[in-house]
Amino acid sequence: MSKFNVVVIGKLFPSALEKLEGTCEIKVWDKAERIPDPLLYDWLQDAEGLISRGDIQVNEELLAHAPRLRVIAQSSVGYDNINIEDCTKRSIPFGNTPEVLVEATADLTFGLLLSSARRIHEGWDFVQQGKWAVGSNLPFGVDLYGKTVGIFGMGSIGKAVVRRAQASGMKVIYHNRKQRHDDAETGASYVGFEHLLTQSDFIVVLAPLSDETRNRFGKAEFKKMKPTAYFVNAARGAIVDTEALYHALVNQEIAYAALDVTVPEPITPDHQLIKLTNVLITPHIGSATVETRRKMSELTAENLLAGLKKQSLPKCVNEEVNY
Ligand code: 8YV
Repeated sequence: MSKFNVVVIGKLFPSALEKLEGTCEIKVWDKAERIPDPLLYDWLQDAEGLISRGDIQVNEELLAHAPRLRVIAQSSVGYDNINIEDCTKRSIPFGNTPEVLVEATADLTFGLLLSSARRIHEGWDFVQQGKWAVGSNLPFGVDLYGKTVGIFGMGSIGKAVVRRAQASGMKVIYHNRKQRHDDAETGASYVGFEHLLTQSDFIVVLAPLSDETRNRFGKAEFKKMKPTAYFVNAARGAIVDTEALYHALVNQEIAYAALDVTVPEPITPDHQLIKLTNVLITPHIGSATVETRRKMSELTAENLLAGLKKQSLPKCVNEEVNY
């Protein structure tokens, strides 16, 4: 039997690659930089499956170069780089990796909140730089207990953050387009966007990036927040107007920002945000644990294989064209 032609952008775990080997002929681009378009288009000419990555824009322009494509999979829950409508028009199912990354991403999100509130990372710098040894004092952090955390974009990761916040004695409010049906179960209260901005001690962004959420946090929004507010973004950098955030931090309109996602990504050390002392930035590691990335990688391979065999993808975004 002839093998399926597959293009893989990014690194797969060996256990995921094993699932593909045997049935697939694989072309891999695993460098950090973006694959040049001419090479990608050339590879896609006879590809039946594509494993994409966040830096590849999958839209009609790309799909026009992939006449044999029957499935796309990606190792992420977010799919703002994929034009789902364009895939659906060509009856190509797209598979992502929700659920398996929930707890790891919630840990990192809450970790950012905790580390910035209690100055954990600054404390380590302080010790390393010998400031403790010469009797200096690290500025105090702030309590979590009794404070209000406001979640923008309450989905499964948000719910997992709620559990962590409640364990620390925090009150949780949230804002979504629509109120959820399980508030009684989670113990989080639905509020309007304005209320979230003005009443939260910690604002946590977990919404997907869409036309509606792009630049949702700008100058006006930061002005409405408490001057003591901590702003945490573990979703997508583009939900925030980076320039506005910078000015809000410099002008002390808010107290602190802890970000796992930025614009641009990667952010370089010469960026103005990095020079501030009231910022903590991690390099988009929300789901980056060995166990979680392995599960994501395996699920990506399973989604791809199912599509190649014209079988139902275990996790499909455009179910209407799932096999
Ligand atoms: C991804 C993410 O793992 O799942 C997402 O949407 O942002 C991350 O957890 C990362 O983009 C690498 O694919």
